[in-house]
This record gives sequence, structure tokens and C-alpha cells, in this order.
Amino acid sequence: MPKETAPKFNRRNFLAAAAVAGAAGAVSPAEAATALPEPQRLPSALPPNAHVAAAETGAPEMPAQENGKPGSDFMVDVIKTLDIKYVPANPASSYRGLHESLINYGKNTMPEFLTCMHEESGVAMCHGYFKATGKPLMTVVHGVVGLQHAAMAVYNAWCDRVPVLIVGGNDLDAAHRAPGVPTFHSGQDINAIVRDFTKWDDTPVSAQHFAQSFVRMYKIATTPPYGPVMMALDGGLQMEPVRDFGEPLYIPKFFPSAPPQGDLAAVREAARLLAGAERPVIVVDRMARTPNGVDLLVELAELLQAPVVDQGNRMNFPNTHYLSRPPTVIGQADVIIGMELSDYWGTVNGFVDNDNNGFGQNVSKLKPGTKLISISSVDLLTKSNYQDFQRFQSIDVSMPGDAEATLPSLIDAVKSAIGNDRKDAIAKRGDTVRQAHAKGLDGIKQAAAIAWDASPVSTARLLMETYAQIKDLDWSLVSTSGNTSNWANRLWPMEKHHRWLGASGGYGIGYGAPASVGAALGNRDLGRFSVSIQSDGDLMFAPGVLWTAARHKIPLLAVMHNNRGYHQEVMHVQRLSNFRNRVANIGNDLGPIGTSIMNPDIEYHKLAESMGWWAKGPITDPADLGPTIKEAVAVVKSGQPALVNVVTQPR
Ligand SMILES: Cc1ncc(C[n+]2csc(CCOP(=O)(O)OP(=O)(O)O)c2C)c(N)n1
Ligand SMILES: [Mg+2]
Repeated sequence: MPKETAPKFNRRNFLAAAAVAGAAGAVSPAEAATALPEPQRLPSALPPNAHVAAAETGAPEMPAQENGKPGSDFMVDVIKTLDIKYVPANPASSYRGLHESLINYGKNTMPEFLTCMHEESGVAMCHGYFKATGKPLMTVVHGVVGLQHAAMAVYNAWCDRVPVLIVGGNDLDAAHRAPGVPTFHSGQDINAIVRDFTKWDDTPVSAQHFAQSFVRMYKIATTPPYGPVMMALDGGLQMEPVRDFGEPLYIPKFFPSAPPQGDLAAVREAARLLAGAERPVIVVDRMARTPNGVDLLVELAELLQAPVVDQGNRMNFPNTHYLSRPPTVIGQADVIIGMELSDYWGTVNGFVDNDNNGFGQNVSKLKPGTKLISISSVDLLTKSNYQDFQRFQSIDVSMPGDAEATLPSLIDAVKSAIGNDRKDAIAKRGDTVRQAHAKGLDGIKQAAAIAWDASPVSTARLLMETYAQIKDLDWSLVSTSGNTSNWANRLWPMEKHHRWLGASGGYGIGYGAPASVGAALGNRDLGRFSVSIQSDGDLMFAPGVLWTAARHKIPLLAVMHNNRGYHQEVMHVQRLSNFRNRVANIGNDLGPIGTSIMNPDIEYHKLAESMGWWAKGPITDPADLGPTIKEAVAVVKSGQPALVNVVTQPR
């Protein structure tokens, strides 16, 4: 880093000087004016020179021009060392210094600013992008109000264990920030808004502090368990010339941390239990952080010939593999290993909603004596307020550590622990699972054929007509919002890590549309074809992200699951009405009052079209589906987003 020349003027020197003057005796502005030395009198008839004319008519000169490099330029130097490709964000004055530096000094490349219409969309785009590419993005939000908008998307990223770098502009200096609106938008500690669901936050007070904290937040966010991180960035620090406090400024180099691994003694104990089990079952949720995780899991499963239940928050295990099985196998297990489960208790217990008291009933799914093993990095990241840690489950062998990073040592330990006397029994177990897998697939296909020709369109048909049009492409299912009975994961062959990116994490609705756009952006750059199943309720939280996709040429095929309602809630209210012996009041709609999105029906195809998308609909006849999706696929292949509005069965 070249040493910066000391600025002639900066905000803090100015403020310090003002404070000294103030301490010497309170002087009113009028007195201060009279106290100034008399300006030299010039003859009034002289024509104004260029300098005087500019001073009288032009825009005021910005101090940065003559006082050295603005702080935010140095911040861009720091950001550029970290290989961050995009900044999806909504603009705001509290970060205008950084904004101006990103697009002018930084030439709007690495990172490139993408215009977002909601802060929640900015965060969710970062969320989806990371899951498609394994690379974090940063977003910038406006003080208190922008961060309040962003908060739910931050919570989703937290629950989904995804790194997002969030910078919040904030005018901290109460004495010198602009009064009125900017002060309404400032906070003493804006990070408090998201502190309960971020891994780390900071408020740098110098340029060097920014450099340390930015590299630190990148490192913390990208060390498993991943998570969002927050930085409040003072408006003044962005604007004032960079100062080095007598020491050369430097940018700390980023080196990734090795992920934490399960304790070796515990790994051996787990291997001993698995190798000796009659019916071991492997359950995974966010196990495969990378494609290598999938390969490792296949190796472990085949070694043990154990069924694998993929809970699906990532693509962990090929659903076409004969060891892929549904959750019903959990009840038969004598040893269960859960890897990166978001809810171990819910995995081994059943919960029935709405019992006689209106509360739930719990039923254990386990056979007596079943041993439980866990590897989870999230055990290293527990906070108190938000309940994403779920119910407490007693575990026999618990390893706080990253599952993917622990798998190589677990595989070695299992190899050593399997005695020759077990090998025949293990192979035989595999044959039984293979038969059950084949039978299960037949059952799924039969269920999918039910109401194949129905109008509105059945969700199984919606998914299979979509698949038929994309199956020969290098497709990536970036999100399925709403509930389509899990047909995609049951019927589409998920054989690569990017085929399925998982759900929102915190189940905060409004993730599907923006996360799909973010993931499609990542997939675009990797040459993959992105498809989403887009529900109506989810889209209407922040539909402006459709414009962002069109504006920035992000190709995405969005096939709508438009069931004209918040169907999840339809069922809750309907079931409770039944339970209370009442007829649900549906008003003039199809579902209980407050749960339908109809009368008027939203013309989603027109909404998308108005924001620059190719769009068609509403499709009610299933026979029209295939030809329309085919057209849409061609549009997406040409580089544009396309939406097909399909009126569907509830789920
Ligand atoms: C931010 C937020 N608000 C409300 C809910 C409650 N909620 C859960 S599912 C759901 C319905 C979503 O509708 P849609 O996306 O159309 O999916 P559908 O249930 O109709 O398949 C709602 C409102 C939520 N999970 N998150
Ligand atoms: Mg819906």
C-alpha cells in the first residue's frame, strides 16, 4: 500500500478545532462573523474572473478533491481484495460515500452494483447466489430503515447457514449529521437490529479499523458454520479523507480457515457403533457444502450399505441412488447418524398439531435403545433469543464440527471398524434397501399420475411438464416456494450438487423470488440453466426483484405455482374450524377469509411483463403447459428471464 499523504483538512480535525473554539467561550454565529478579519476590498467595477464566477454560480467544491483520498475509496481498495463480484442493493444517502466510490473509483466492477427495490431482495439475492456458486456477496443497506427491511432475509440466511456480508450506512455523529430525515434513519447501534442472528458485527471508527473488520467479517462468515455478518459504516468515515495515524495503512490478506472437525475419539466411537449396527440410518440436512460432500456421503453410505434420508436443505445425496430412502426408515433404525440437521428432535419424534387442547402431541419415532450420533457445526454457533436451535435432543455421541470436513476421518474409521465377519450381512442389507427403493419409486409415480388432466393443474403435472422441457440442459432448481408436495425432489433426478439449492432456512416467506434471482445470477456466470417454482404468496412480498432480474439480464425460468392463496394458512384455519365444530367463513373466496389471493385475481404474467420479462398465462388447461414452457425455455436460453403463470391445485 502506498502511504497516503497527510490531508490538509479532515472532518475530525475540523470538529476538534470547532470544539476548542467552543471551549474557549460560546460565540454566537453573528459574533463569529463580526470577529472574522475584514476581507480585502476589491474595486467593484472589475469583471469577475473565472474563479469568482465559479464560486458564485457553480456547485460547491467537495473537500475530497483537494484533501486527499476519500475514506470510501480506500474501503473499495479493501473490498476489491476479496473477490466479491456483485453488490445487490437499494441506494441511500447514509452510504453515498461508498456508493460513489464503488461506481466511480472502483469502476463498478468487482463488485458491480445491482439495483434492488427492497433491502430484503438484496440480502436474499446474496443468499441464493452463494448457494449456487459457493461465493459470498455483499449488500449495503440504509441505516435503521434499510436494515429493518433486510432483517427477515438476514434471519433466513442465518437459519440456512449462508454467509452474507451486510454493510449498513449510518450517520453516527449526533452533533454533525444532517437533521431531519437522515437523523431519523440513524441509530446509536444499528447492528443491534440483527445481532441475534448474525455471526459477528462491528462499527469501525477509522480506515484501518475498516480494513481489519471487513477482512475479519469475510473470514468469519465463510468459516463453517457459515452465517451472515454485519458492519455499521459511519457516513463521516466514508466521506472524510483517509488518515493513517502515522502508520502506513495496510489491507490484511485473507486466508480461509480450515473448517472445524469432529473430535477423533468421538469419530472412532461413532464408527464403532455404525459398523456394529444391524440397521444403521444416515440422516442429512445441510451436510454437503460442496459437490465433494455428496461424493463423500455416497462413499460412507455404500461402505455401510445404509439407507440415507436427505432432508433436503441442500442436495446431499443422489435421490436416484438405491440407498436413498424416505424418513419412514428412521423408525427401524438401531443407530442413527444425523449430519448438520436443523432439527434433530423433529427428526426422531413425531408431532401432531391441534390435539384436544389445541396444542401438539409428541410421539417418539425411535425403537427403545436406538443410539444417536450427531455431527453438526451449528453446535458451535448457538445464540439465545431466536429459537432456530430447536428442541433439545439427547445424543449419545455428539460432535460439534463440520460434517463434510469430518467425513474423511469417519470413513477411514468405519473401514477399520468393519470386521470381516460383518461384510456379508452388510451386503445383504444393501440388497434389501435396493428393493425397497425400487418399490418406493413406483409408488411415487402412481401418486403423481392422480388427477393428471385436472384443471387447475395438478402440482405433480406442473413439475413434470417443467422437467420435460429442461431435462437435457445443465439445469439447477434454484427454489420451490409454496408447497408443491415435494414433487421435484421426489421425481426429478437430483444427481449433482447444483441441481437443488434447498429452501429458505427460516421459512420467512418472500425468499423464493429474490433468492432465485440471486442464484440465477450465479448460475448465469457458470453457464447453467436456472429454473424456479414460484408461488403467488411468495412473489407478492417484494415483486420488484423481477425488474432487477430484467435490468441486469439474469436468465431465469419462473414457473408459477399460482394456487390463488396462502394455502398453508388455508389449511391451518380450515382444520381449526373443523376441530371447533364451525364452518370456516370463506366470504366470497375459495379459502377462509384472509387466506385467498383472488377477487381480483393477480395477473402475474402482466406484472412480470411490465418489468421487462417475457411472460405468458394464465394457464389453466394442462395441455397448454408443455408448449408454453418450451417457448419460455428458448427465451431463457437467449439470456432473458421468463415467467409462466400457471393456475394450480392447492398443493
Ligand atoms: C414472512 C412470513 N409471513 C407469513 C408467514 C406464514 N406463512 C407460511 S406459509 C404461507 C403461505 C405462503 O403462500 P404461498 O407462497 O403462495 O405458498 P402456498 O402455501 O400457497 O403453497 C404463509 C403466509 C411466513 N412463513 N413468513
Ligand atoms: Mg399460494
